[in-house]
Amino acid sequence: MKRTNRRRWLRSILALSTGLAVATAAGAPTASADPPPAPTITALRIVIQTGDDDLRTDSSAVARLWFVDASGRRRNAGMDLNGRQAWGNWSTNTRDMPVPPGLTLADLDRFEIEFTSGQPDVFHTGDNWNMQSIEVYAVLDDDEGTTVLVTSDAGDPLHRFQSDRERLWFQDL
Ligand SMILES: [Ca+2]
Repeated sequence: MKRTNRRRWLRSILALSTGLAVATAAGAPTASADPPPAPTITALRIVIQTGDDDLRTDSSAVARLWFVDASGRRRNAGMDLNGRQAWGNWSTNTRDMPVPPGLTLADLDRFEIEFTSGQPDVFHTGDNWNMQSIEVYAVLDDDEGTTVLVTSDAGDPLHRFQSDRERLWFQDL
């Protein structure tokens, strides 16, 4: 595209968006039709129940959130959930994961749990563990700290993480 053509094209886009704004304002039933801003999220509250195979000491479960940032780029933020501590069989484990400032529910794209098997020494075999259920809530930035369920799933097990395969579980949001 030549430079002049690109300018003309940009101008037409601007004219179009201005026209749309005017049309919306004219079509609105009242003068104060602006919707309230969407609440932002301060953290994700992650609740994971293990099944009849534990997450062993030295293994790690990492949560990763994929989201769309203010400039439209897909990015991710992650957190180690167990800090190399064991999650015993049939245990319920709750963690709050901070998220980048300004995120709203509409920005959330995908949520993952990634497992890395740890071995205290070379004589141990790799670790496996069963995730029986998961619930992920968005904690909203309001006075009540309202939580909204973002995703949940359960099974028997929902997912069996193994040292050498099936190391990732994810859900599109
Ligand atoms: Ca295990």
